[in-house]
Amino acid sequence: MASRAKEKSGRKGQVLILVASDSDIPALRDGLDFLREMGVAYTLDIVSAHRHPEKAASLAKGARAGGFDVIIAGAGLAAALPGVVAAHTTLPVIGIPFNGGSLLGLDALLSIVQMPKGVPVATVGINAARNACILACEILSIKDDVLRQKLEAMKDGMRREIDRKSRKLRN
Ligand code: RP5
Repeated sequence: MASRAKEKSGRKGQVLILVASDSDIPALRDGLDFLREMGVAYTLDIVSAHRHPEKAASLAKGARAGGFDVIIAGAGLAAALPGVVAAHTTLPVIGIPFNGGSLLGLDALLSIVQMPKGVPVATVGINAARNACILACEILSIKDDVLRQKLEAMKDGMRREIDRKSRKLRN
């Protein structure tokens, strides 16, 4: 796969992450950290539905044969990338609207979430890369008990944190 920006971690690439610009990558960091914490491999690439539509179609069409189980696609402004990717694959596609430009991500959110019937994109919140990566891990955990246990431990950690803050408030 030709790529301008590619990162791999851990085992075989299970999550394909596509962003529309290198300017989106800083907003992705929290999510990438989470995948590393979970030991989930990913491949990151830059491709634009508007600026390089042939590559967007080609990556989406080849993703399943390339060994990926889920795709995360993020873009800002008139964010077409997640929908275009979903048009070319039957893998689950998770969309991240990025906050760029004068509408602060609302443009991208509506572009990504308002997909026509038949072409779903599971859309997370604006800049919510960590949630996108958690959702990707939850999908992978359907057939991965080790990952399921790690996600359960994460949720336990969140519960403990709320309990700690609650106790602190009462004391
Ligand atoms: C979108 O346009 C990208 O996803 C990015 O959020 C925004 C600006 O892109 P650049 O002009 O910085 O490449 O396609």
